[in-house]
Amino acid sequence: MFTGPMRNRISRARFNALLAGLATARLAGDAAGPPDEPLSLWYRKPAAQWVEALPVANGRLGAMVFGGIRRERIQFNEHTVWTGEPHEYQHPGAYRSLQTLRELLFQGKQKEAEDLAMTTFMSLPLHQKAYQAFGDLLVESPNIEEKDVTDYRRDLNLATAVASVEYRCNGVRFRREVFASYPAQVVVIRLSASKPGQIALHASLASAHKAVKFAAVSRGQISMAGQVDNGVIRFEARAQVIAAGGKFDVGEDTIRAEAADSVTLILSGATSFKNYQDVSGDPGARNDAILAALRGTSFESMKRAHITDHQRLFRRVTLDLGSTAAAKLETDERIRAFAGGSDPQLVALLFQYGRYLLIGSSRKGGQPANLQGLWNDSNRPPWDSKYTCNINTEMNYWPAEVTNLSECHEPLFDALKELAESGAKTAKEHYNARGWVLHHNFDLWRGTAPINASNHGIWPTGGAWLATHLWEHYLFTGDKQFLRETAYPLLRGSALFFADYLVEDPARGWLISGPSNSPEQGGLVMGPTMDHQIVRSLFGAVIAAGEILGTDAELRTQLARLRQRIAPNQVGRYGQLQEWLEDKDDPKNEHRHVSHLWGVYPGGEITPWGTPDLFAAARKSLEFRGDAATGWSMGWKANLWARFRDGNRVYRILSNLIRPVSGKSQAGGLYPNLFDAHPPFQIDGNFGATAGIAEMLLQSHDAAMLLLPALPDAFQNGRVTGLKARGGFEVDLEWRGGKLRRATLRAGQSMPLEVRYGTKRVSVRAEAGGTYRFDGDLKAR
Ligand code: FUC
Repeated sequence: MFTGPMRNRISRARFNALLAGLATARLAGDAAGPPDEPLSLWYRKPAAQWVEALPVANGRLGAMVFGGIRRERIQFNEHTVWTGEPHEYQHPGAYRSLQTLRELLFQGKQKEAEDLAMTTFMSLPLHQKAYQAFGDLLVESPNIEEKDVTDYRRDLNLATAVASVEYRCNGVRFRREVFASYPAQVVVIRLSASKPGQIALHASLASAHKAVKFAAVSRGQISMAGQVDNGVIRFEARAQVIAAGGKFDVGEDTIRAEAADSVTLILSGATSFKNYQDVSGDPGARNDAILAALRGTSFESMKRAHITDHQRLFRRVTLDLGSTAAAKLETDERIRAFAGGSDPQLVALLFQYGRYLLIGSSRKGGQPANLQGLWNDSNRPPWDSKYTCNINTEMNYWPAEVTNLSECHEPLFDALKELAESGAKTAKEHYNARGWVLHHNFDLWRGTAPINASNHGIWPTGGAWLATHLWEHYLFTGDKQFLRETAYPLLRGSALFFADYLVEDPARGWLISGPSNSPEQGGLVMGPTMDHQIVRSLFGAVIAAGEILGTDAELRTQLARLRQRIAPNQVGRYGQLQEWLEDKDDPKNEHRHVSHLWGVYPGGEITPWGTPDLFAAARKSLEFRGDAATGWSMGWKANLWARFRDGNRVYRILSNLIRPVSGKSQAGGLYPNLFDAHPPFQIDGNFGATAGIAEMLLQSHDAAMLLLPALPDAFQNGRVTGLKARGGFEVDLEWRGGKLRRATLRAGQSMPLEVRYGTKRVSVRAEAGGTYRFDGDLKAR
């Protein structure tokens, strides 16, 4: 294994000391132990910083629960609180300089091309808008003295999606529960105690924006209404109190309760956003409707409906990697101890956390998950917390299909419909082309033109990459109606753009992409490898979809012809897969982006069976890039090493990712609340890790289903249920001593299938609805 003996010994001692400390604390009776639910994050202290707070969300509203004792802070967001306003970002007449840009690049005049593009070809304005914080719900408990508090514990139960805070004070056990309900569209906070009449509170709202007004609304509600500081979005947050016993009153900006048996606070939030071109909504009316629909609903029934809704998605997949004593440590201690101890269950927790975060940040009817999902406490978030499409937005959705959360993919598809409208204008204005194009970023206003700087902003394949998600959704679900009505028109539009856009390379005669870049290095060029892999995959999807739907025969023939002519993958002088047309890769380049390996993952054109030479070259390129990197880069590398079927290498990457974020280091890691660090926090790394763990256990991209293709030595025994494979299969696997014991496949569609485990193979004629069971030798059971 890779951990040196020295490192192992020292860390193990530390690990044992931590466990001993836990036992002593328990004996002294001053600390609550771990929660019963193993799929929990838990701590014995309130959060001191935002990245220690625990996230809940319903795909539209999100909240971070700090768990303060006397003063609880629930920082909240709503997915459409953004700066800016409906806007067209295209640069009129940009297409007029396209030919010159290409000529300059063909002549090797990169700087001239980049300079010219900065004045003629970029988005107006040059930057897109920013996702914003919304506000805080603050809950003071005036009757609690912190010095009298013992047995404090706060936790987030991933299986119920409820965050709790518990402590003891003067012989009374206090409990707080917080959840964000998708069916009810609100955040619910409940304060209760083990004896009657013990709850007293002052609850108030605080805004992240200057222009706000506070008011008391009838029926026990306070409101906070206003407008974002740099834009037109109007918003309103509402807090409603329901107290059992005692009394309460509602002032302009404060709810006060005293001597209550329990208090439920319902937080609702809405904006004026209707869609990217229409901001005429009435946030107050929306909150009225949301809260009116809940009138008379008890806390218990809201909680039950919430848990049922969450579990319908969450429970589809279980992962058991075995548990060790480390599972008894607080979550932040576990992150610290991971390198030295044995804690496979933390990997399972991280896996499920990614699924939890996707359910929270991407639900039908909402916006797609942005760079922070939807959790954000800043009005100047890193990279504006928007949608970066040269890796980040796609990575957010890598776990969606394989971890059985297909519906969570839908907000992305809804956004693609709008991006195709805006992107058609960009295609016309910037390239005089048909179809639609999206460059490396979009925002709430569906900007699709190249932003920031010409050297990395002019990258036309963002929309094409996202469009391949539509095809993947079809491959996993077999949903023909979706293919016909949603996927095909968008895929086709993207392909039409590239049919017009690809240009002949005068030196080699191939069709190439350009001006473009290999994200985000090397500057503006002609013909980055990644673009060609994506466009080949896009054309392949359109041809296959057109055949299935029996449509567009002529277009299919045309695309097939063009596809043949696209620049092929090339192996360079170091045996590497070339990142560019020219053989100019630097083997010492450890850049975080591994764009030219797209064809290995998430694409599938480079495989050990189909293209063994390219597969070996891609592996060499990944070796050159090294292991340590930003959060999402490690997420990508984990998936790539899984495709290279090197489980121990994936585990090594995961071990680099599962460690505390350290000081000023540029490398990724985990914050105490398991949010992944770019750094700072960026949620793609969480999603990349979840997808990578799934990819170790099951792969289905190359016309066969691979069982346990990249199992590391660290996962000796385990069981996974409910993973999805292309073809609509649901797969359960069990292994012992690192060897497959049992596999169960439930078929979603009728189709022939090859199943592989190591060198063993079996062919199955699957019938929709059929169940197929195998032992470790792939013999039918
Ligand atoms: C791309 C990456 C950065 C960062 C940003 C949001 O530009 O290269 O590392 O993740 O997106």
